[in-house]
Amino acid sequence: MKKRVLIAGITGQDGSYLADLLLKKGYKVYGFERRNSQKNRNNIRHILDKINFISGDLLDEASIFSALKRAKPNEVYNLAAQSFVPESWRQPLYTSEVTGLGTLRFLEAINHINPNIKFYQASSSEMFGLTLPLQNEKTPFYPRSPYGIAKLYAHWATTNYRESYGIFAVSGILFNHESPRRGLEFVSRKITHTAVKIKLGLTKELRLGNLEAKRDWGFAGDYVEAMWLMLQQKKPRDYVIATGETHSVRELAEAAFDYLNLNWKNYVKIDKALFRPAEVGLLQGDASLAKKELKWQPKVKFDQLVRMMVDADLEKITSMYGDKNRLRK
Ligand code: NAP
Ligand code: G4F
Repeated sequence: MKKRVLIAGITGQDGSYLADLLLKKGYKVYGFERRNSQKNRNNIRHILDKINFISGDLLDEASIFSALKRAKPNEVYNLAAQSFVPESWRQPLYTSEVTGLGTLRFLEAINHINPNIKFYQASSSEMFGLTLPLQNEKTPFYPRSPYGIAKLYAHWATTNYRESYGIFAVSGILFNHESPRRGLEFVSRKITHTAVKIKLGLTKELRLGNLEAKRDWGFAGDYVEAMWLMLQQKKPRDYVIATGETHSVRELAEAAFDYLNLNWKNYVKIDKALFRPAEVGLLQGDASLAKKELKWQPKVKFDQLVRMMVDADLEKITSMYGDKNRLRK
């Protein structure tokens, strides 16, 4: 019989790649989405007819209960969240409700409806915050944003439901991962998208905040494989997923502009308003446990990732404006 999966956050970057993967593996895929997300299905446009949509919201417990009753999933992946860190200072309570308590609502519903459902929680390297690299499963947490705090709550709730009720509930502590499907507000995509617009003469500058922050950036397509592998193990446990390399925002900008034969220094302007009240300065993960137990390895390297994103933005923007000849040599 076909395995059934419920993906919360299916319209997001990771939800869309996970849906691609699980459809290929023969799963019956249910997508849990907010009613308003119907306008936001760009990432899954190519598989719309293969997904069974269920409307719901992490804020609404009843909608989670009825989604589980309808989908009868073997596996649930909770990828839904208010996931943009700066927004979490502007809306701390809302972020805690969605990103923190939303996870608890899923765990409660699973425990009441069918504790045999396997549950994946999208934990984040943002929880490590100030602690120094290399960060692994044993590294203490020190979150630096309301988002990080909400994720930490959700992380411990997942651990607690595993230990209290024996639910196969695991957290993947994923370091930053990007792709052409990344939201335009995140720094990687903001850089590749704006650099392409500059190249095409559609805009003149790129405003950024802290160029010195360092992140361990991987490719989202690689990371969703790790999520699936975690739910296929004999024993539930948490894993760090990362490339082990770290790069600054400055290096990312340099790589994207270089690829377009532009000098980033001529276009990047520092905007103090984009600095955060508290920053996570340095993330670099140690995914040895995942390598050993899940046999997981990232395939896409940093430079390849930047080029993939620039190429995709070139394709999207030129097809939107319909004139490749505007490309300055
Ligand atoms: P994303 O693109 O921002 O997607 C977030 C998804 O959550 C969207 O589908 C969004 O739907 C949905 N959502 C937001 N609020 C909701 C609510 N109240 N009820 C139901 N759905 C809601 O995020 P992502 O990059 O794919 O990341 C997936 C998950 O991994 C997130 O939990 C994120 O915090 C976490 N994470 C991401 C990274 C990373 O580097 N990408 C690293 C570590 C952890 P709408 O279309 O309705 O907005
Ligand atoms: O791309 P970012 O917004 O990602 P951030 O804050 O690391 O969060 C992402 O990764 C987390 C995993 O660690 C996820 F949990 C979370 O959901 C999200 O996917 O910013 C990266 C860095 C920051 O240090 C920021 O200060 O880039 C710096 N930055 C500099 N200028 C900027 C900008 N970030 C954004 N978004 N926009 C800028 O103009």
